[in-house]
Amino acid sequence: MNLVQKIITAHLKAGEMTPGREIGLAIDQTLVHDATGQMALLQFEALGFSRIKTIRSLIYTDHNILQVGFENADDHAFLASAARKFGLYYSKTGNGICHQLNLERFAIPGQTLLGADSHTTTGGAVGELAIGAGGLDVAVAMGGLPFFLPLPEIMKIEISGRLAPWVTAKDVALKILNRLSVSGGRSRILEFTGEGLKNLSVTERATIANMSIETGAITAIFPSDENTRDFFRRQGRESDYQPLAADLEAVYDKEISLDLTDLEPLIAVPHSPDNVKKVSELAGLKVDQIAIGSCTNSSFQDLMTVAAILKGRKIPTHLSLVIAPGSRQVLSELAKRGALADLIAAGARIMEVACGFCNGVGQAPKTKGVSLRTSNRNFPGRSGTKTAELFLASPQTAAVSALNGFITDPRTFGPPIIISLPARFELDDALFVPPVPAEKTEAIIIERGPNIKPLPCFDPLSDTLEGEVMLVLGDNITTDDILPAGAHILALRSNIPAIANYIFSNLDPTYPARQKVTGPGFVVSGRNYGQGSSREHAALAPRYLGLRAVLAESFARICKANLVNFGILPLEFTDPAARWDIHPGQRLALTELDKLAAGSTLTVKNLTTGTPFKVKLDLSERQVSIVKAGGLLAQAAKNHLI
Ligand code: MIC
Ligand code: SF4
Repeated sequence: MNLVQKIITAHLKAGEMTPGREIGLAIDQTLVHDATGQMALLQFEALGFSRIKTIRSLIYTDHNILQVGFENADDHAFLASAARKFGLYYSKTGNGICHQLNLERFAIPGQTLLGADSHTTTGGAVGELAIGAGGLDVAVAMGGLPFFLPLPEIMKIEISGRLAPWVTAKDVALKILNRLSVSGGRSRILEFTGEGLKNLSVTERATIANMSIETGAITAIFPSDENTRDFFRRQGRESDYQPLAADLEAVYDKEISLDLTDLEPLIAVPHSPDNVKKVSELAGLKVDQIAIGSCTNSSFQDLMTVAAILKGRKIPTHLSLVIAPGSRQVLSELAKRGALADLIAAGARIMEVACGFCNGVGQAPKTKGVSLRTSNRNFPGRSGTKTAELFLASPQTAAVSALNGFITDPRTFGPPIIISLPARFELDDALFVPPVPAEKTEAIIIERGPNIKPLPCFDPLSDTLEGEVMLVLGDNITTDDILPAGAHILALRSNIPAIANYIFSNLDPTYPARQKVTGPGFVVSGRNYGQGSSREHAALAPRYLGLRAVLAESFARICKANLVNFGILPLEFTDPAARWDIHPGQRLALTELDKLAAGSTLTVKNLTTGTPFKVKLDLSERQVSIVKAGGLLAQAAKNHLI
């Protein structure tokens, strides 16, 4: 067996190992944060659960940290009290980014982790099967029920060779994206093997696993080996280590190989992470802002390297350089070694230990500004500035470029910088508030400030559905397009009526107002609808406004599951050309929806042109019954679970 098959077999709760068929996995650990946790915890409560049933579940506060008003303070108070009530760990603001902290303190080889965040995949760096999902799926898993997904194909990525000086794990991630594109990983798990892995530390593997989601993959996984043991030893938790690898004769659905020796510094250019070029091709391009951090590249190794590059030098006056360490552990190690002082002396601004700039929470660039970042997504508007141009590259490229104020190939800097890791990282878990024992939770009241609005309820699907085409969109629509990032909108994650006013606002600001009054609505799109984040608000809030079906060529996995969970039909064109005959304002009708079944093909009638066309419902029976009920919460209510 390959490594993924071994972990799936050990966690299989439902279904069989038939490719494409749905399986149910037991989930050992879960994570949510302060952008997704509000809904997940409200849903956990609405599902009637009173105590988590996983080995460990955590709430992190890392996304929604800018106190722009009372809203996110309300959210944090809600999350902290819900953690106490239901038995979760609560990671206080200032502790760090969920994925960096999971890696440092909690990830365990061979365990399953379900996280309400797409970059949960980072845990794959230590042999954890770590998958991102919508908050409702995570709520169900917290209650001890399986997580369902179609049995993935396993793609082997055979690594050989060794990275040349100044070439980094980020360049590996970008090379993979360049080869697979933002949809080449769909329905797949990427499993890394090969003799070259001994040359990649856990930190480097984490960068690669993190960005695997950008290929549309379900996740990525590395074997747990001596490098993993070394990482755990330095984190003071060698007892969590166990060796894990694929069998020698393991079989895979697809195989590709990558020789690390051949790589050179790479950069993703606007506006997609798979739009990859060589850094040398862009050398000389003036940048306004450089932002170093995010769950992709904010480790001790990354930031110590940046500090070593900047030490004793000054950045040019036109440039804004911001640095956001990934965890409190990283920040205090930088401080202890004087690296923080070196960064400050060079002219860098030290940001809060959090996601921050990565999803537009502060540091929005100027109009048409050029921003070079070490994060993982450069979708339009992601930085908070619609017209900004975002480039993604390694911390090394970012730091050397910061010295010049223009994009620079880091190989021009000089001899390579070698960072030695502390024998034992500073271990201080004081900002993790541990769970309250079950017998002490009865008196705990969950705090609900005015920003915490009740969950909306949705009607079951009727037998016929007639409505208007509200938007016709292109390929690779991101969840940032559906629900934009940025501090002001993020503060409304627990308030569906308010956040709904921003749906599709970067693409068509008239959509929310139109959808509210039009009655049932349809959105038409191309390939890979809903790529990117796990935010279920990109399904829940449109459903609240009246969106009833998305007709697309194909869907990103998490988004499709979220649409189902909130009762929106994800319909796939059987003939992609049909999409070009549909225009905004036309009326469509679907009939005989009571007969829907897994794999049904439906005829949609375009009432405006009179032309029928066909779409497919590529769902399991379980999902069909959820959509018919009006979503998972409505189904649970119908079955008297709540
Ligand atoms: C992201 O990187 O886009 C986020 C913000 O972390 C999201 C989570 C969210 O928007 O709720 C993700 O990746 O899932
Ligand atoms: Fe946070 Fe950015 Fe990572 Fe998302 S991608 S978890 S916003 S740091």
